[in-house]
Amino acid sequence: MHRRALDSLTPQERAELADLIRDHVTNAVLDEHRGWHQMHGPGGMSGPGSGERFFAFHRNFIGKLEDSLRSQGKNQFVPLPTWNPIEPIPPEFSHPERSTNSPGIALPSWATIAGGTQGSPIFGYTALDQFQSSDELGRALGANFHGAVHNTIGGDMGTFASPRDPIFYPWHAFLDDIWSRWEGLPSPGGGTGGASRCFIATAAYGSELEPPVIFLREFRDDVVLQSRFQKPFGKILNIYYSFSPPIAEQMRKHRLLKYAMKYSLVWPFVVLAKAAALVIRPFVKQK
Ligand SMILES: [Cu+2]
Repeated sequence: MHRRALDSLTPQERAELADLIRDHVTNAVLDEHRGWHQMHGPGGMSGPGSGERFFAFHRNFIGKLEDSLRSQGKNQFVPLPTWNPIEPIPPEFSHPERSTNSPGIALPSWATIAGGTQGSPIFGYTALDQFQSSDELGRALGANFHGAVHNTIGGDMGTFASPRDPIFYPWHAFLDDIWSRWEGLPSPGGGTGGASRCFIATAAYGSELEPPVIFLREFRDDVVLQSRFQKPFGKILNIYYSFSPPIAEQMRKHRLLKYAMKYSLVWPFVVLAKAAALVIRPFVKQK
């Protein structure tokens, strides 16, 4: 899904969209957003509200606005356009009590397909295709960029009531668009949408947001790839990435294969990994 930029709309269109957003944001909508963040935290570079779950919640949250726009026949605003924080906030999206309408924060080059010389926080990647999972990308964007924009604008944007400010939605559409671009990149095993690259586990559980899939991803990123077993394990992972996408594809088509793989392979592997995590932890480098 490719989103267009807010500044490709006419001022009249922007004014209409800003009003539609203001109408959409009821107390129930604010409560949903606040409640999620109170339970999961502000996002940032680690923790339950960061990374992939941060992306997924906000994509769904924007999706509800888009559903509402569609139901009002306002399809011209779907997918929701993006606002790039290097641009001043368009006057049609005005909101009282901001510290500034021009945060002037540039998208870091590591979050672009072209890349650049800047290294991302946490991982040191220099271009979008180097991120190995949605989770890594979300955590790197959450380490600074996401919060800096919220806090520099200030006012409601600096709080969990941020959707009260109509620029919230185009701003999160901009972050979502970075995720979409990453999802569209080819993965090493072929095909696109290497969202988690735990292909077989994702196919077995039906979603990359299922707890066992999240556990495996964290086990890979936070335990094994931080340990002295990093090199041999990296080689094994590359072999796995090369043969697993076609298997995952078949698992999505054939239910029996899906259940056979789930209980003969994935589930025992999760149990084994949980045990291994306890053994390997002492070998993990302290950061
Ligand atoms: Cu949020």
